[in-house]
Amino acid sequence: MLVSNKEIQTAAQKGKYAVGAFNTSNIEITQAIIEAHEEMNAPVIVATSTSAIKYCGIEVLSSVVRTMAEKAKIPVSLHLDHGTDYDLIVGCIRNGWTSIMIDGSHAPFEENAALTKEIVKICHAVGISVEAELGRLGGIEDNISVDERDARLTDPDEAVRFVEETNCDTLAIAIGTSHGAYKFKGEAKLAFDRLEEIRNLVNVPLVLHGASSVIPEVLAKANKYGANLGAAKGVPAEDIKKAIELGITKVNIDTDLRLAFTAGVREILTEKPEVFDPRKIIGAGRSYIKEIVKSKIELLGSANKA
Ligand code: PGH
Ligand code: CA
Ligand code: ZN
Repeated sequence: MLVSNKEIQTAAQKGKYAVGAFNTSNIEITQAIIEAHEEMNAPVIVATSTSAIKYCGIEVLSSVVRTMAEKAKIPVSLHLDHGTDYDLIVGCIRNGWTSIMIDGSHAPFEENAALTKEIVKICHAVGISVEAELGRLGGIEDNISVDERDARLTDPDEAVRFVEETNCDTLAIAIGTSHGAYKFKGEAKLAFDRLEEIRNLVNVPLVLHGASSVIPEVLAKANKYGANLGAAKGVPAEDIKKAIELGITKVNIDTDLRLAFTAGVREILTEKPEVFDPRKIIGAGRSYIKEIVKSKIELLGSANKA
């Protein structure tokens, strides 16, 4: 059944677990995500980026996810990830998305708050929940000092003011993660003290972006079959667990599914060179994604919470 992020995350906050927001951009990834959650009786957030929507077409992606979600017995949210474009947000509202993220995090506080407030007003009028973002995630290109890094993390007092001013339903915060497969040059280091402070001051459910672990076995499998992903590094599973203990209720995962797909497809192409049926090739990627999604459900504690 289709529900909003607010519904899913409010239950997660009460139950002290987290729900995965897994990015999709095609039929097979969506099947892997939803089937894994059905089999483990877990609620799920299916996330779609702007580029995924452009890749599929908004109506097509909407029908794929909504058809599978409506058939499923578990709660499924169809969520716009990192929305920045007004027209696309309206398009998502018209095409049945149940949750919108407005990402004004690169703008100054007041600008971010004003934009978020406006999107919240529109979405609430039609029963859609809104995730906002305050603070900035790092990027692979960043070579910044400790002071600069600190300044990018979400400020706890600003978070309080931001939620009050915007009336957003959930809040994405920056505590040292980044998007992609190359998150840390040395050891992974998350600002758990920051998370704790924010959690103590803010009531709305909190979101962790850039939360892929770059699972060592998946990486090894991809590299074994010819990938070149040498220095890839993610957020260790124990750090995700700790972030959930400290109050994170939505954990965003895209990179780990991309890596699993790559490893699965590379394996079959190498091991079975006689195969040329796209269903067998893409299907191998789908199976491996499903296995990885199941391991995430275990990690997040969302099994049997549907
Ligand atoms: C994410 C995904 N999507 O919004 O935050 O992050 O690159 O770590 O999967 P990863
Ligand atoms: Ca952002
Ligand atoms: Zn993100």
